Amino acid sequence: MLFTTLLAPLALLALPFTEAKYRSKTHEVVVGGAAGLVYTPNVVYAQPGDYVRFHFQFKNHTVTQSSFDYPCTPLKGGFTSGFKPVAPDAKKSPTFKIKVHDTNVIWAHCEQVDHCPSGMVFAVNPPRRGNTFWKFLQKAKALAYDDYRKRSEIDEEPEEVSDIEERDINSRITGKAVDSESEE
Ligand SMILES: *[C@@H]1O[C@H](CO)[C@@H](O)[C@H](O)[C@H]1NC(C)=O
Ligand SMILES: [Cu+2]
Repeated sequence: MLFTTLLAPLALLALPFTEAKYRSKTHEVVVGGAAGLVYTPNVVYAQPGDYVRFHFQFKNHTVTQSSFDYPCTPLKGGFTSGFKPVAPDAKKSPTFKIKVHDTNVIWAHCEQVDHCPSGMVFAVNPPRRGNTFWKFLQKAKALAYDDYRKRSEIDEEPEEVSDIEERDINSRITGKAVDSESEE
C-alpha cells in the first residue's frame, strides 16, 4: 500500500521524463576476426531507437536477417549488409548499421557458405523463454548436420557405384575363369 501510494506518482512523473530523455544507444558488434566465425557479442538487448553497428573483420562475411524457423535463409524483405570482404592485414573495417524500431526479436546470420551452420548467427532482443537464442543456434547447427548427412550420402554414391563396378569386374573375371575352366 505504502509502495503504490509512494511510487505511483513517481512512475507517472518518470515515464514521460525517461521517454523524452532516452538517448539512443549504438551497440557495437564485431563480425568475424580473431574470434572466428561468430558475431561478438552474438546477442544484443536494445531499446527502440537504438542502433546496432557491425564492424566487419578478416574474411568475407555478411549480416543478413533470417527467421527463427529458417536461421540460415535470408528473410524476404529483410536487411542484409551484403558481403564485406576484408583482408587479414586490413587497417579499416567496413561497417553496417541497423536501426532497432521496436522490441521485437531480430534474427540474423552470415550468408557465407558454411558460416551460419557453424554457428555464425546473431539476434537482437531474443526471447528468454521459448524461441531462445540457444535454440536458434542449435537449429542453425542442425543444418550443418543435415548438410553433412546429405554430403556423406552423396559421397557414398560413388562408393556404391565403384562397388558395382568391382562386382562387375569380379563377375567378368569369374565369367572368364568359368569360360577358361570350361575350355579346359
Ligand atoms: C565473398 O563471398 C562471396 C560469396 O561466397 C563471393 O561471391 C565473393 O566473390 C567473395 N568476395 C571476395 C572478394 O572474396
Ligand atoms: Cu561469415
